Amino acid sequence: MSDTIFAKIVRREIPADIVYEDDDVLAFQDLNPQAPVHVLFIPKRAIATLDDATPADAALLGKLLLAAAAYARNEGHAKDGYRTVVNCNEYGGQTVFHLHVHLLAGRQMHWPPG
Ligand code: D5M
Repeated sequence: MSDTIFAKIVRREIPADIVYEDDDVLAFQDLNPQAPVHVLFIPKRAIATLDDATPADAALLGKLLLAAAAYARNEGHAKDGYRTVVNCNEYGGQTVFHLHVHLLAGRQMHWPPG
């Protein structure tokens, strides 16, 4: 279950356009971008879905969000704004079962999402 395509990216077994990395977090360009900026922030230690996260993962989840916010700020998207999304399971539209935060920026977002 944890050996998804994202785990392979963490292990550098398949290529990705990596834009940020620290001890716990990896971020790379989404292969199928839905906005001018679409970056995925993942924990290096795989958690399948948000539903699988536990209180022990609280700091890691916080690091993911803060890494996304810092990236958006550093790239100049904080003022106009951006969206972060975590899809969970089928109805949430999750397709890769290694928890990830989507960062979408560079265009007007709409609500409700599809
Ligand atoms: O989002 C999964 C996202 O992962 C989706 O936007 C496509 C993206 N994706 C899938 N494979 C790759 C690779 N190899 N590199 C970069 N991005 C990828 P979800 O929330 O699970 O629907």
